[in-house]
Amino acid sequence: WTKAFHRTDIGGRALAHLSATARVGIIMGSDSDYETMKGATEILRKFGVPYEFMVASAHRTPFVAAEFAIKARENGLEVIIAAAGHAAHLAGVMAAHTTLPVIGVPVDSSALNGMDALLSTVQMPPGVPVATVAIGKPGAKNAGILAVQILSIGDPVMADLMAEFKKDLAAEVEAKSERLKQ
Ligand code: RP5
Repeated sequence: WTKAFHRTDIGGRALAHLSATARVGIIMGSDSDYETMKGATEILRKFGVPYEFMVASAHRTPFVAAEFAIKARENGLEVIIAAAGHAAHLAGVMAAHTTLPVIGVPVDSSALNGMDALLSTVQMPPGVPVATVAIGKPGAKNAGILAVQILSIGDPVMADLMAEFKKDLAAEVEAKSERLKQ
C-alpha cells in the first residue's frame, strides 16, 4: 500500500493525473453529502485517478443532473459514482442517461439512516443497473475502489496498484492478528 501511495500521491503522477482529463465523475445530491463522499475521493487520489466533482440533484436540478450523465462519455468519463440520501434517485437517473457503469452510494442523511436511500438506489428495474455499495462512508470508500477496479480492466498500471492494495489489506489484517496474540 505504501508503495502504491508513494507512486501515486507523492511521486507526482497523481498530480499529473489530476490535471488531466477526469476518468471518474462523482455526482452528489447535495454539498451535505461531501463529508460522506470524501472517502471515495481519497481512494481515487491514492490511485492517481483524475476525477471531477459535481453537486446536482435528481429532484432539485433534474436537467443539470441529466445533462451530466448524457455528456459523461463524450467528456471522457469512464465511470460515474452517484451519491444521494433520502429518496435517492440520482444514481438511477445517471444510469438512465448513460451507457457508462454507474456506482450508487446511499447516503445516511435522513431519519431512516440511509435505508430509504439504499432501497431507492439498489432497486433498479431490469435493464438499468446501478452497482450499489453499502450505506454511508464505507460505501463511499468501496465506490472509489470499485471505480478503480473497473478502470483496471483496461489499465495495467491500475491493475498492478490494485493488486498491491489487496496485498496490503491482507498484511494489515495479519499484523492485527499477530498483535492480538502478543
Ligand atoms: C438528498 O437530500 C441529498 O443527496 C442529501 O443526502 C439530502 C439532504 O440534502 P440537503 O437538504 O442537505 O441539501 O437529495
